Amino acid sequence: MLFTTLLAPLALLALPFTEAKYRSKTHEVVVGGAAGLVYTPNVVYAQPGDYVRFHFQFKNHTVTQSSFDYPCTPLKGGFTSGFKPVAPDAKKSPTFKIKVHDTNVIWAHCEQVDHCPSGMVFAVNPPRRGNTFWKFLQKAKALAYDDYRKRSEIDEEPEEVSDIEERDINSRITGKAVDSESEE
Ligand SMILES: [Cu+2]
Repeated sequence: MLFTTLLAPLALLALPFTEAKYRSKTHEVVVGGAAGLVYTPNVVYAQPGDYVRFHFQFKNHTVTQSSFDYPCTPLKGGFTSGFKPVAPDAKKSPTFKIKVHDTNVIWAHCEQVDHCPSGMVFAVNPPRRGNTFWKFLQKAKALAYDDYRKRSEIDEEPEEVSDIEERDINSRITGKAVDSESEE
């Protein structure tokens, strides 16, 4: 009995020590900048309690949580920095910080048009097998092709419309010419 009563306070004392053993770290990530449409680094391995701080460079980027299945689609209920417009000659870069709560993977992307499909994606603790960061990146890039196809399909319509307009204008001109000829 005496033993347990003595040990109990010791156990309580030991607890704060084990917690203090790990000092949370802040992982710094550059958004865009000289490296182009990328996060540098684009993968971070973080411990629970760590932070990831994003430093936004020139242009107008975001860092927005997504999912492995939909790399370039904001995750419902996920985080986003919102757009961070930065002038080319800006002296300061705006920052955005997220806290890593566990060892689960966090997928993220830039919401700016064309940035995600060109490879502007990011991950915290991505699996080293299975759904790897590389696969996530390939999925994002594959969307560029889909987007291109969609856009070229849309582009075809205005072309047709302008053809018709041109033909209309031509027939009107011809019509007028005929009219003026008959008037003379
Ligand atoms: Cu971007």
